[in-house]
Amino acid sequence: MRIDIITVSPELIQSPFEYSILKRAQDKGLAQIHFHSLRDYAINKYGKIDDYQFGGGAGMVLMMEPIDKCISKLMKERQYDEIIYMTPDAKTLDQSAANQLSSKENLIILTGHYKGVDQRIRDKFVTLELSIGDYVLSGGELAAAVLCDAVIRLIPGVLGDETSALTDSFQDNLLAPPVYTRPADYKGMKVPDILLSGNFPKIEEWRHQEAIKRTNLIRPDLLKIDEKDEN
Ligand code: 6GU
Repeated sequence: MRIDIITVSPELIQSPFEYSILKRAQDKGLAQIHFHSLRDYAINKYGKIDDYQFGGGAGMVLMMEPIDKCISKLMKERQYDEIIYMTPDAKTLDQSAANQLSSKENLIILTGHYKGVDQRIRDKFVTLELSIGDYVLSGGELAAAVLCDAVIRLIPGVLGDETSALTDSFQDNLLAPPVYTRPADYKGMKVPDILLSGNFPKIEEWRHQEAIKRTNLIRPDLLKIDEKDEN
């Protein structure tokens, strides 16, 4: 998978890609990440990329021309499966969207700043708009990093068996069950007996029940999604 990230602040988003699973995915050749600084497409030699909004109001808006030039150049080079715009005024990223995106070949991710981008960019180029939750960040860069992490770890071959995504929270609309490691007794705080029993079918059943309990308590809305799917 190739991901082209268009941003005002490449330096703000690069470091998550230099560590751990995102780095390993790139080292294995399973993901290629390219950063594009909007400043390189500025409309003048002073690096202008934004302007006041028509109709008045606080906050600068990213202009058409720099983004148009950057996206158009990329689109001449290859076919993109999705052109994604990260913005709080969009539907929320979830595991199902991450799953779908993980099978794509070429993605562009555009991150906003200030008041966002001129609406005409969204109308002309953007095929998918995503938020990462109901709160406002200073820019879309961190949200883009979150999206990339959620998607790249699902590309086949990125995770080894030991970190398989199949048992993650949300893969079945359930939160993950509790986990424990040694020692079995820490200052009198004991690990549930069932986990030490060696009875693996029973352990799986216990984990499933715990996942349901936890989901019911903390995120009952996820269980309702299941009901919706069945209808
Ligand atoms: Cl994608 N961008 C910004 N600026 N804030 C957000 C967001 C995105 N998702 C949640 N909050």
